[in-house]
Amino acid sequence: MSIVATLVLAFIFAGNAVGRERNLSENEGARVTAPEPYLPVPSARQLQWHDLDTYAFIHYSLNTYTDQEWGYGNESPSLFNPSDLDCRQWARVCRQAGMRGIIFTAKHHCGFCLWPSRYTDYSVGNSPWKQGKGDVVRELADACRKEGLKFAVYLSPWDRNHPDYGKPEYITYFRNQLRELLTEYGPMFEVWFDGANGGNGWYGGADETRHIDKLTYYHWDETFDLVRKWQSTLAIWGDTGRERADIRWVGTEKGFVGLPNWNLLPAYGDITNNMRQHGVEPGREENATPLAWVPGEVDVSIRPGWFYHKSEDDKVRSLENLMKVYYQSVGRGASLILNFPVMPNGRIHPTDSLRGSQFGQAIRSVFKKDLARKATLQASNVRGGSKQFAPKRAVDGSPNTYWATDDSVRQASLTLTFKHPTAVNRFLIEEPIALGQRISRFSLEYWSDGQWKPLRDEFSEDDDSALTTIGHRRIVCFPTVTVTRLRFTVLDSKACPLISRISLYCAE
Ligand code: FUL
Repeated sequence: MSIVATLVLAFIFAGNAVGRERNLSENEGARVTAPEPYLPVPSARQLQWHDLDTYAFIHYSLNTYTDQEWGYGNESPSLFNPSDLDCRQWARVCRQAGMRGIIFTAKHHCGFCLWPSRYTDYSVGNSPWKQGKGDVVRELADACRKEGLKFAVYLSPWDRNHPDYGKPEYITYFRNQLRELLTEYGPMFEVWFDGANGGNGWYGGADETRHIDKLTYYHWDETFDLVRKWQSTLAIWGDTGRERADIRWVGTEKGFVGLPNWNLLPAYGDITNNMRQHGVEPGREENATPLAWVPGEVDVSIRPGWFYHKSEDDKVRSLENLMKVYYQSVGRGASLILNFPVMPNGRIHPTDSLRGSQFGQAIRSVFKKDLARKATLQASNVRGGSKQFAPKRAVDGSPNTYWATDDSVRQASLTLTFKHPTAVNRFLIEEPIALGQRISRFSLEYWSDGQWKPLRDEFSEDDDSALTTIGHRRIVCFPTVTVTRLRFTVLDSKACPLISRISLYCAE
């Protein structure tokens, strides 16, 4: 049995066990079965990845010393000589910013390796830093462990330094590097294969333009098999849109994913390009067949550039902007990678560090007190009338229990009633995605002056797309209202709707 099947069965069984042990079924004698998974469902490693929500990028390379974003591949390793490199500081900054892990640019497009790879001279091994005995990947992997963060690497497939780039020999080189990173630096949660591929570069002195076909040149299927062999639990990021990448790009690097945001994409072909050609953003397509589970990841930098530029010291994102990014990424069912660049001295700038910790603090304070726990819940339909699937399962604090309706239901509502008028402005909702993504449209209303009044998401471009998909998590932000009753209604769903969590908060 596959890991996915085991996981789904365990999930269904957990639901059934609750009902049996406590003998909670109101439907005397009738056995209420758990809903069937709605395919496709996430793999075990994708489920693990979904739970990370927010993690950091660290961009650091020779670009840091040349004030560039994309090195050409001819920059000298002698430029790399930080006076005060402190990976522990990076890890601390990221932890305080609420990040659960760090993805490090072990090799960016210029080809310079931040670890002393055995397969090239173009690395820290040939730099003056620590007389060529240093290893930034190692120091950061250790620092992450000490700060309780997960670790991952970005290994650019495009290499503007390597003489063989564009030839089959380069693929062997690339895989050798990948093996070093994935087998010698401990467990990783993700590997990032950037989508920028081919163009002009140094290429060992050839100094020319080289084009590759990004779908065929890298033989990704074989590389992915190797990744699985070396580390079976990490999630592969790839924007080639290949069937077997675990996570996808969301089509922009501006800090948001569009709505609706489906985790379901066509299983084959160059998804990103196909969708662009048809004017559809990845994640907005919902009806292609066959489908694969490929969730979106929002990557964005705390400054305009990915690498450090002194000229951007006064352009660090404001706290308000970071919160908006959070609501438009994590709050739309994607994950968020927030990039922190490293300065030439080897540290993260104090402004970025301060903004990061304000961001972490703000998130912790908004989501501290779940007001939905105080509400009583009523649903228009409960699966088999069973307490096992009662609406209160959405507010019991357990991710493994859920409110479910009967199989034939596609529209249903759930009302939260408060004993005392309660001020709220954030509505958080989750589907138990181990059983698939189902809901495609919903509404949110509160009771006032004898009628239901709609709540609108203040971070959505338009009302039509605002209250559509839910998936791993949807957070709806609205101006503060004091409510005694609040109603969530599923207007359309691909299968019977399931809700594992409903939370309400009041952000200051
Ligand atoms: C992009 C790269 O080209 C940028 O330099 C950066 O690394 C970003 C995260 O991905 O595609």
